[in-house]
Amino acid sequence: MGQPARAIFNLGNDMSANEGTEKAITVISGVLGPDIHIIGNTILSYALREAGFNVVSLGIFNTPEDFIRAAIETDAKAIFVSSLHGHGEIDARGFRERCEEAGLEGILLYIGGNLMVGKQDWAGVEQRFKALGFDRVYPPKTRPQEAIRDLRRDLGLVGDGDAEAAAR
Ligand code: B12
Repeated sequence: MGQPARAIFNLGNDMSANEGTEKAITVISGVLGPDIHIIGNTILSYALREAGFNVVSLGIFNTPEDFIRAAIETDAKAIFVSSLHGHGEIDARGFRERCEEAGLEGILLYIGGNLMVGKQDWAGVEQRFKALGFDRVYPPKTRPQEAIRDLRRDLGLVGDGDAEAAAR
């Protein structure tokens, strides 16, 4: 590739300056359900790695159990779920409960992509996925930096002001 992927995908500033603390932290990333859309999740995984996290990418066609198994095996602190095909609400049902049953009580669950079919009121969509137990729910076209900033905050790696600065 002629130019850095960071420039092509508009990943923003190089956040690897913060590498060190994050390196020890594993996050699981993948596409949930019978959903073939991998491009956004690939970019997300790349951005997380660039930010210094240890990323286990599961690819497409994952069940909640696939994410949970990987999280247990790697002692992951967060699961990043992509869902693009529009049926995320069905695929994600019971995800949080299965995490808890498997002993992953405190794990951070983030979901994003294109969560519902067509255009729907975002506040309503967010509320429905929060009710399913997701800590953070992202609308279509969210830039990875936004979620990385939230992750650093949620993990207590930085204060609010530091997280804003690191994501810029
Ligand atoms: C490319 C594409 C395809 C390709 C997929 C190639 C591949 N292997 O990835 C092909 C042609 C195969 C395809 C097939 C289908 N597609 Co399609 N596809 C698209 C399209 C045009 C672009 C998706 C894409 O790659 N975008 C580029 C990436 C970079 O953006 P992104 O995925 O949104 O991800 C970014 C953010 O959302 C974010 N993000 C993603 N995940 C997460 C997760 C977290 C936690 C966070 C924080 C952020 C985050 O990070 C990324 C970088 O910024 C979209 C329309 C669109 N413009 O979005 C339709 C679209 C997703 N497809 C759609 C449909 C319906 C289908 C099919 C069902 C069509 C059919 N009838 O066969 C099939 C799917 C079959 C299946 N089993 O999944 C619909 C989904 C319906 C909905 N949600 O409303 C869309 C929205 C088109 C539409 N307007 O109707 N598709």
